[in-house]
Amino acid sequence: MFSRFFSRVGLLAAPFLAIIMAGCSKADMTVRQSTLDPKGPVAQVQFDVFMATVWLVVVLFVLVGGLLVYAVIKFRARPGDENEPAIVEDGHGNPLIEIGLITASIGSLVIIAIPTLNAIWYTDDVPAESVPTSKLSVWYPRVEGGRENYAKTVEEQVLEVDVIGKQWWFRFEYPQLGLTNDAKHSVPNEMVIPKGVAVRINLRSEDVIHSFWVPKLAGKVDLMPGRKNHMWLQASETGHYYGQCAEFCGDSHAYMLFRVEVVEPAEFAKWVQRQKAPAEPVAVGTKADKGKALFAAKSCVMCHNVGGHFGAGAFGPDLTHLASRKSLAGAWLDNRDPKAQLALEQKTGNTESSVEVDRATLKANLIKWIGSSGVAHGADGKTLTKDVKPGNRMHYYKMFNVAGLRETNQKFTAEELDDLAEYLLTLK
Ligand code: HEC
Ligand SMILES: [Cu+2]
Repeated sequence: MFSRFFSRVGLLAAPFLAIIMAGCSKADMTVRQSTLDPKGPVAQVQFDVFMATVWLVVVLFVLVGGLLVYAVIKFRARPGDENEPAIVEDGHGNPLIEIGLITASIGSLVIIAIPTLNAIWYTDDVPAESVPTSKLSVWYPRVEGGRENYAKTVEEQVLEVDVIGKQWWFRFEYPQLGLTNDAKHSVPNEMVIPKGVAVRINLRSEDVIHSFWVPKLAGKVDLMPGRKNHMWLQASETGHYYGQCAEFCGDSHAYMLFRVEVVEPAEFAKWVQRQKAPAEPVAVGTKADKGKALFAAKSCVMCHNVGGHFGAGAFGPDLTHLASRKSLAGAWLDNRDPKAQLALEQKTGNTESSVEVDRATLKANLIKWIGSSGVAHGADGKTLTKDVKPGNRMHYYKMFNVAGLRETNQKFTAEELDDLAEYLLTLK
């Protein structure tokens, strides 16, 4: 009878176990937004706290479960019991067991609390020892009066990034480097940081509560309206990391993603220079030139800055270097060739490896994105397209002097969409 019971339980449990184990392969642990694959000290510390808690819980589970199984077996009904049920005497407590259990519970809480508190202090702000003092400011040689002027203090070596949350995209600013929205040099969707450098992240919101989360690097801390929050992170390997807003913030919350591109320090210095450069001039008479004129005529200028071309807009993402970014619209649309990207990830076994921007994919994304405005037209000018991002502030927005494209009832022909896309593709 006993073995029959177990064979039944086994039959039931097998498929569940199989499902659970299927989630445990190495590839599944290292998916794009896995917290189980830390790639920096902050994520590592958070992972360690998690694992410490898991192991403690495993011990408790085995202890409690073991006692339960022991009791089930030891006091199980035996043949003949039906006629003569065993009467168990009521217990009235056992002080030794009770005090023991209370002590054990407090003990487990303390065991969890010590690494947790340690981690909270460690992740709160850049600890002085995490900054490599021997290589002063390798990531950014400041040039002053023709001489290289490296950071002198440990504090100066911390790279500050202001992260601004908006419905529904993130804007990144680097106040130490002059890359700010006020200076018309902000960076939407993709935060670029040098490898091995401690980055202090200042979290701000321009509307509602958002939350900043890059599972492989650190997370998550809220961006609160009217409040300054901060955190820090450091990446130990170069690559393309995936992040996401982790606090429900309205219609398009699920489409509010971002990326973190970790590069070698020398590469980072070059990137900073590129961000400050204005957009290339557009050759007269080309499709891109027509697109540029449309950009001014169709109210795009009202919300977007294109350094060197148009400088009025500050409400939407800065488009000066749009075509160099691997994603669009809160990183919801990916500008890389999906097949090539998948093949690369499978080859390297690493989701941080990334192919470059693919012109055709980017162009299709631009047409899809801009074309979903007004009474939405598809690229053929007829098919109604679905909202790429429900409620997004480009197509639906009515406030003061910024009205969304739907409110201004903008419609585009397939040719106009093509011209606009050709123009935007020049913004490298
Ligand atoms: C009402 C202000 C507004 C107007 C007008 C506007 N946009 Fe936008 N645009 C936005 C906002 C806000 C976003 C970010 C949307 C999101 O990701 O949720 C955006 C995103 C974009 C993006 C993606 C940028 C990126 O890096 O993610 C492109 C490209 C773009 N707009 C092009 C245009 C063009 C072309 C026009 C004119 C036909 C235009 N926009 C008109 C506000 C506007
Ligand atoms: Cu959000």
